[in-house]
This record gives sequence, structure tokens and C-alpha cells, in this order.
Amino acid sequence: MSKLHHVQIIGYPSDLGAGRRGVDMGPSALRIAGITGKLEALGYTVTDEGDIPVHALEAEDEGSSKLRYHQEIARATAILAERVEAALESQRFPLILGGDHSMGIGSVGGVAAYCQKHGKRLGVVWIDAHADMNTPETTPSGNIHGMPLAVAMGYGDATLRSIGGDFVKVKPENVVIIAARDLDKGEVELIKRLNISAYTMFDIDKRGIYPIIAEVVEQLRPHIDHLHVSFDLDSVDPQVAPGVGTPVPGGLSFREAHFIMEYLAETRMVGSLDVTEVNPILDTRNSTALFATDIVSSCMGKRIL
Ligand SMILES: [Mn+2]
Repeated sequence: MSKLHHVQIIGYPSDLGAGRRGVDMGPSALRIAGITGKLEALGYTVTDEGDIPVHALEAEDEGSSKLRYHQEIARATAILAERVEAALESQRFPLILGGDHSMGIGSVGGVAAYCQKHGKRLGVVWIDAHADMNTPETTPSGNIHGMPLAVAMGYGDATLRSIGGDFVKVKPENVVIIAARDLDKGEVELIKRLNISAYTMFDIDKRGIYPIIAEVVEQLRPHIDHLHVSFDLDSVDPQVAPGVGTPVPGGLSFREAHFIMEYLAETRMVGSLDVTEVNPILDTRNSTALFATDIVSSCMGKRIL
């Protein structure tokens, strides 16, 4: 179980940060898959505050090709950061439903603002096929969902870095990436330069997931007071989770994904959670959203026995 017994669900219905349309419907798909009932079954009180308002792509100018839809993403993630911070201030566990992964700018921004105010040290576990560590200088696509982890560590666009407050949200030594397998050149350079703990699918194949997640917890536990987990469904193999914005073959198995979450739940360190990039258009009868709700349950303490 999480230390907080009241879960606050916040939807971020955006596909502005993605290259493909449709992840804006993710929050709805997760609700239809029964996320509230599953958390209540675990003993949580759940409040769903609905979605934050995000303008439709059709209503917005694309703007710079290096920061597509920057203006609306900055506006929406600033609202998200405020809502996430407010949830934590009311002793509620923020569960943020995406939406494309640009939401990480708002969720990490809000969590970091709360941590900064209360003298808590923040750690972030980023479970993703990608590193989401591009900047306007390195991005091949201009899609902002490829940038939130760089932003959190103080790299990239100044407006996005100021969401949640003008400070570095998380130290690189308190960031861990798991399941990476599709990295851009600039991301590889930044990972190496900042010496980020990044566990690729090669590492997972070679060592198995248990020693890796145990090592992650060992690394972070002495140095952080609040753990934010950002779970991008594209971390999982597309055969298990076909309905994602950017599918990449060779991902986490069904059990590897659950094991990561079950193990993190046992530590009782997790204080906030993103579930992101569910794309109903590419899904098969909402199976990816259903899988995602079960992943959330595992992270929130659901056990096999
Ligand atoms: Mn991502």
C-alpha cells in the first residue's frame, strides 16, 4: 500500500506533445477500464477530479518545429503542476492519467514544488522505451513528449523548466530509467554526461529484472524522501500493450512490468504516479488500458497472495 490512503485522479487529455494522434483519449479509456473501482478494492478512498482543460490540437498553432504546441503544453502543464501539488498538500496520492508524456513536465513540476516546500528530496523512476531527454537542440521530431525528463533535470526550454517553479526539479543522481531501447543521439550523450542510471532492455535481458529493481531501490532509498514513478505504457512489449503512442518492439514482458511495480509497492516509497501514452485508437478492445489499470494496482499494493 501507499503511505497515503486517499488517491486523487487527475486526467491530462493531451496529444499535443506526441507525433501521433489519439493519446488524448487515454484518461477516458483508463476510467472505462475501471481504475477507480480497482483502487477502491485495494482499500483506497478515491477522488476523481476529472481532466484538466487542454485545447484540441485543431485549435492551436503548431509554433516552433523544435517545440511543437509549446504554448498550450506550457499552459496545461502549469495547471497540472498546481493540481498535483494541491493533492499532495491535502495528503492525497496524485495519480495522473495521460495523455502524452509531456504531462511529466506538470506532474514532476508539481511534485517537486511540494517537495521543495517541505524539505523532501525527490527521486524519479522513469519506465519507458525512450529516455524523454531531448532538448530543442537535439530533438529529431520537435515533439515535447520526448523532453520531460530533460526538463525535470534542468535542461531544455526555459518556460517548461519553470513549470512548478524556477529550480531544478530532480537531481540526475536521483533519476533512474528502466526499459530503454530507443534512444536518440543527443539523449545518449546527455545520459552519459549526467551519469544517469539507465537500465536498457539489454541489461534486463542479461541480468533479469529482480536484481535491477533491487539495485534501483538500494541506490535511491538513502537519498530520497518522495519517489515519483512515471510509467509510459510503451515500456511494455507491443504484443502485451499494443495501444500506445510510440510502440517499440522488444519491451518489458507482462510479468516484468508487474514485478517492477509490485517490488516498488513493497518498499512503500512511491508517493505519486503517472500512467501515460495509452492510445485507444491503436488499442485492441481497450486491452492496453485494462493492462495499465492492473499495473497501477500493482504499484498501489495489489499482491498475488
Ligand atoms: Mn515517454
